[in-house]
Amino acid sequence: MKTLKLCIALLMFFLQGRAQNYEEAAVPVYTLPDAFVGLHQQKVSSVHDWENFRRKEILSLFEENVYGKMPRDFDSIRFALSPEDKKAMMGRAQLKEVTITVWRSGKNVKLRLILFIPNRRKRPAPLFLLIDNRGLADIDPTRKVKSGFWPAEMIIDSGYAIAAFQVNDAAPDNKDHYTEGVLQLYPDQVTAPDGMKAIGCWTWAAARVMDYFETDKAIDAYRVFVVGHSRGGKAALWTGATDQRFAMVFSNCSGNTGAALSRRQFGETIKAINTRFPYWFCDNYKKYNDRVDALPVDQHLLLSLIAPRPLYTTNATRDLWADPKGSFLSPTEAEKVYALYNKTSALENNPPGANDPIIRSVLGYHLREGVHDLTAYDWTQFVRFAKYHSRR
Ligand code: GTR
Repeated sequence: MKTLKLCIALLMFFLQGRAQNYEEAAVPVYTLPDAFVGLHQQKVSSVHDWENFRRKEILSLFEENVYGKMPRDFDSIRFALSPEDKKAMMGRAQLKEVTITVWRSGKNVKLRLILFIPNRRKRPAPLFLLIDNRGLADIDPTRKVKSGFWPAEMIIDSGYAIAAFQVNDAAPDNKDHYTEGVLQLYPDQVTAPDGMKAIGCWTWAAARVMDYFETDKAIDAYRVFVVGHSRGGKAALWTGATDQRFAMVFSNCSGNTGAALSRRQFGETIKAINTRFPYWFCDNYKKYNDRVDALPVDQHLLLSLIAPRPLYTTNATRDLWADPKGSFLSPTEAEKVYALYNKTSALENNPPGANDPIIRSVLGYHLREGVHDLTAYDWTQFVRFAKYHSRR
């Protein structure tokens, strides 16, 4: 029976060329691009070589081939605060709602930020920022709706500030409307083969939110942690890679073009993601739909760009589409870049069992029992990880 199932999976894999494979035995043999060997075979053996050469090279390879260019220029930025509620959450937190307006060449984009800061604090508060790829209800400022996707009360009670912005402000998550946000400021990017699309815009927005945090004295801007789930988790990783002001990165069930290794072609593939979501990544990425081996990067290198900052990734037992094994292998592959900085990771060769989080490690990880989601369980581990690494 097992052999029959495997044969059918292999047959589908080869006949359809769709590569939606769920059988470990059908994972092709692959060679990952080496973090320490440049495109022209230059070898890297020190932090200096990594930071001044290979890291930059990898970052531009991701821009050119995957996420698109990250524009850094704009004309002005303004932060407008609505009247604050100093006694939100029954007095436990202060609520700030900030409209961030960014101008470039006469066009502007508005990003709405929701922010709770714990009232019981002696110093500026460290903060978790969620890139919210779900509805506004999940980040309800009135707290009438309380969602495990953004358990604001629990985070406040743990001593952290918590914030969120909704991705649709930056780029509507829709193939016909994704240009109706940040891309209005950068019209050249829309037609460029390496122009950023929706996920690049969400990442750009996270950086503008960080610009705000740097002005807010109640926030410890040196301890701002970015969090994202699934497509938001892909954006969180890209944020950590492109903006080193973020002190930690939490990427939940991010799957393909997130933490999962693309060359494994397990679950969602580059072709599948580009077909269903042609407006997420740059057009050049589509060239690799049928030739993943030609891609000069794989996702372990994206994780490596976050070194030496602590990075936590997760999977769920029933989320095979996101390739739990491939998403565990990529942080283990990134370990050697962390090791350059003398940061040791406690990841083992094989993924841990369900609900057995690895916290005491610069590369943290857990496999949650259950389905594709971001839950209070996940956040509880994020807080443990943040606390552990803040003490160090
Ligand atoms: C899926 C997509 C994944 C993941 C997910 C999500 O449909 O194939 O890559 O991003 O959506 O965002 O929940």
